[in-house]
Amino acid sequence: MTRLSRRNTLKLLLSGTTAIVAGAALTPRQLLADTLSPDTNSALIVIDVQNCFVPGGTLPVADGKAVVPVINHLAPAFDNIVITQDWHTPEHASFASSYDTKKPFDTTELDYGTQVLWPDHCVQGTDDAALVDELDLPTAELIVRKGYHQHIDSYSAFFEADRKTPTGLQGYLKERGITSVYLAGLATDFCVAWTAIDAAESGFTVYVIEDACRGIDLNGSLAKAWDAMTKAGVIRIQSSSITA
Ligand code: VGL
Ligand code: ZN
Repeated sequence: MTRLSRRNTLKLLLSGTTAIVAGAALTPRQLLADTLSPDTNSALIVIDVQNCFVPGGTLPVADGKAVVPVINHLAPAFDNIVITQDWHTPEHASFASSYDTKKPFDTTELDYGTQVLWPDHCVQGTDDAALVDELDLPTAELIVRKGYHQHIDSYSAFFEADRKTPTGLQGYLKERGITSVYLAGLATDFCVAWTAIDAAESGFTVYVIEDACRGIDLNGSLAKAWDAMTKAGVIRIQSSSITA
């Protein structure tokens, strides 16, 4: 077990939160115990709740809009809220349309490895890239945009797909004294998962609020993502575990 996941386990045992840590389910007594109260060192990170990722958008996630009321309801429990936006250039390297012989959901090899090719989505400044209207987060303090380098995708809100280029979010959170992050949004198996794993590797305690997320599930990607998140020490919770 890593130092991080041991720390998370301890935290869980103390808080009694419903969760699975490193694949081990907690005992019924732990499952029945109380709830999590985010403190001033906690931030809610709302990932990519944009028109493109909900039905009617260019890369719709099934039932994607269902995350909006859950997130709106959670928001008052947090002193710190960060929002992310997928924010691509036209003809971005992650778009199938940028290649003569590719169609959406094919893959290609880029400098940094295998890249899934998506329908054109979240192009900078378009209505498709705007936050979903019903998202009601007036207290959010920062909006981080990502995926704006023409030749590099960025699922993670911390590091781009080359795994080297930082977005600046880690520095922002650490400078603000944030130690725990709670993740919600779209899509569970891409931007949420990559953000969660990078956050864990960057030393944050990471909770993914499962019912405040929806996945794309491309060739089993949702189960694989939960597996990878669990291995990284990410704590899987439900929104009902969070109180103000
Ligand atoms: C996302 C695919 C492509 C996401 C972004 O927000 O999960 N997925 N770009
Ligand atoms: Zn994208």
